[in-house]
Amino acid sequence: MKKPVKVVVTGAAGQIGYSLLFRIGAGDMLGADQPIDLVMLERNAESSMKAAKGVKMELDDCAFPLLNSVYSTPDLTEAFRDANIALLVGARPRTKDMNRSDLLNANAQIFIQQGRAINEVADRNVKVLVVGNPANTNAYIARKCAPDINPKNFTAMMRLDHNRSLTQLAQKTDCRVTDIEKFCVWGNHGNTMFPDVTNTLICGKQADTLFDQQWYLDYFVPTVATRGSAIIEARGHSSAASAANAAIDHIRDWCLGSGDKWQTMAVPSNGEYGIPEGLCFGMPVTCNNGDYEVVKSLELTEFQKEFIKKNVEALETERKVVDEIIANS
Ligand code: NAX
Repeated sequence: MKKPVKVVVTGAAGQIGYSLLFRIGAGDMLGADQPIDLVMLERNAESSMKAAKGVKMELDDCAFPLLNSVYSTPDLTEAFRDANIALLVGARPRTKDMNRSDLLNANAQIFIQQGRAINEVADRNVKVLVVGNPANTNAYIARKCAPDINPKNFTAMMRLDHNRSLTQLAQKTDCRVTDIEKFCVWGNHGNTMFPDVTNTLICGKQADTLFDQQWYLDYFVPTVATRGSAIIEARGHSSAASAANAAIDHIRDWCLGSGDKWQTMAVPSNGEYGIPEGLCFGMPVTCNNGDYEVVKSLELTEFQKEFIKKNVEALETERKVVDEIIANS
């Protein structure tokens, strides 16, 4: 029997949490032989803790063999102590009275505190995935507030954008998602994201020979970038099960490997491809031996550089705002 891995999920009583926790308990994230100590971190509010209690009751009722223990807490230190994996899902949603800067500020407070707690008490090799929006900038904040942890370990989720793209491409070309290689989404999990088919092969053929540029620019890119709103429009709620699935994919590949298959992870830039150091940026990665590596030595076209630049600008604008908030906190 393997030693249990401690997994913390924040926002555990929310929509995504409700899909995510049961998949984790079933072994979809870390494999069918990996026991888990699961911690549900929720806001210190009566309604949230009560809802988390209800979710825990349901997890208990699943009698998942891999769940070694489950508990919920609003206490950051207790939750993150010796944590091996942290999925930071809980965030402050945007309400009508908030502008973008209010949203950044409200979330900055959450991720500053969580970053600091992780720095204090988490396992030194903790792997962090930020899902709560604005995910890239929240991951940047948490990393900046955890200077004693390897910066590489703070990532943000762009796997949902990646997965959404795969299905759009597969449906357009009448292939399967598994027939698609070397695809990635660069940049920010926001409207500027760049789903890039420059190097993509579908059934061994160069992707851009299988559809025209007009479909790519006028349908594919906006469909992927605005998919979240389209789901809210159709379902009346934001993406939850697909977001949970993407989080599972992200962590599973990071921990268990993806071989030489490209995946998209938003990771702190080391200056690759002209992306300013430190920005948490969607890039193509491969995962092996419990680690990820950014795909190197790609020759970027002017077209790619232009799209990447838009994302750099979007994230640099947010970085300026949050650097000031962090400095004053
Ligand atoms: P919900 O509003 O259903 O749930 C959020 C939960 O987080 C609530 O239970 C709330 O009490 C809790 N929470 C808030 N502040 C907290 C704190 N400081 N500590 C612990 N818990 C806290 O949202 P849900 O639909 O689950 O979405 C969660 C986040 O994921 C949102 O920020 C959302 O925008 C983001 N998403 C990110 C995606 C991505 O691809 N990166 C896609 C899906 C989703 O939109």
